[in-house]
Amino acid sequence: MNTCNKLQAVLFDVDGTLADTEQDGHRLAFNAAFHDFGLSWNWDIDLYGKLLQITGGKERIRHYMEQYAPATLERSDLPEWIGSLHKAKTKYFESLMETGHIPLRPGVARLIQELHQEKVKLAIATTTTMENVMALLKSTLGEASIEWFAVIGAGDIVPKKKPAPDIYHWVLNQLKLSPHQCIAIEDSENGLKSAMAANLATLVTVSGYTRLQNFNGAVAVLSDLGEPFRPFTHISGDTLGKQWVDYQLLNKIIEDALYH
Ligand code: XBP
Ligand code: MG
Repeated sequence: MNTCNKLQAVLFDVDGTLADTEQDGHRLAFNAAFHDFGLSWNWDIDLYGKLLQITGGKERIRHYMEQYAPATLERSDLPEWIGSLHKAKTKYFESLMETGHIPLRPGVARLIQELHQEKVKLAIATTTTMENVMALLKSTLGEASIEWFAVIGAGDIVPKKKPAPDIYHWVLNQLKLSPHQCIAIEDSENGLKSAMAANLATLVTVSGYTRLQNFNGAVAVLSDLGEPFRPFTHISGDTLGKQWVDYQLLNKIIEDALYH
């Protein structure tokens, strides 16, 4: 085996992977914006789980209107109206992040710090809006951490959101790296499909809304990244007997994806 091929970059998804932001972050922000716009819509926990099949907040709002409130579609300024409703939602999400009530998931801060020290490039490939990524990083790792990420691919930077591979292609292109030198970390079936379609070895840490989804093709499926004092629960895949995800494990995954 040629051991010169080292891990060059880790591409992180955001919502559900870095932090459990959907139920008590995005969902609440959507509902607050609906209230401001005089709408009686309320996305409860179960309904929001179904709506998460549609990635992207603006796309999710339009889908909801089509399925649950078709009469509201009849307006000539529909894209602009959805855009301003979504802007209001983003403001609420940023304020929620500023309160710091949504922490990073287990092992995320530790792994990001370790990869940064090992000089592995860090990147983000997400469907969510750029402002949301900034707000989450600032409130958890601190403002300086934004500089640790070589590339942040977010929201409408690509026309087709996950499960399309476009956001991963865009990030790889910016990094000037081949997918075989990188690993993606995702929490959802849509995210896994997107990363796999870009030929990336993908590790899945399941989240509240995604634990029952299909993760066929992932290199491993885990409860979370784990910590030395709080191991992950192994769901599937080879993790070399490790109990938390670290640089060494990710590096080995890359070697195996290349040579097996
Ligand atoms: C998750 C999403 C996003 C968020 C809402 O993306 O699908 O749409 O739910 O964010 P990922 P916006 O897991 O790729 O981070 O309202 O800003 O779209
Ligand atoms: Mg996700």
